[in-house]
Amino acid sequence: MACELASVNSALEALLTVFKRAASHDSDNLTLSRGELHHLIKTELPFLVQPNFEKHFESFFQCMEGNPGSNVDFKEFMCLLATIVMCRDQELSQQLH
Ligand SMILES: [Ca+2]
Ligand SMILES: [Ca+2]
Repeated sequence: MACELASVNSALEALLTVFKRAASHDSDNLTLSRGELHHLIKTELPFLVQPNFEKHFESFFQCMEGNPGSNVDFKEFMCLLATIVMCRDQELSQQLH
């Protein structure tokens, strides 16, 4: 159990490191701008880049940022990852049945 929690802790630290690195390409190190999120998805989450990715990216970004005119903070980024994990879990469950 302790070993599993250590793995979760390592995974969370890795996610925070990825977020901070991606968010630090402009003057605001605490949030992802459109360009930063676009780059992060293409480099770290390439399975999200479907054929219509570019066409739908703007509405995807607006949905993620929460308040119009804001950027994507760490909490909003984690909501995206939680959604991805839940979708993956559902996919795996359906494949097993
Ligand atoms: Ca930023
Ligand atoms: Ca926001």
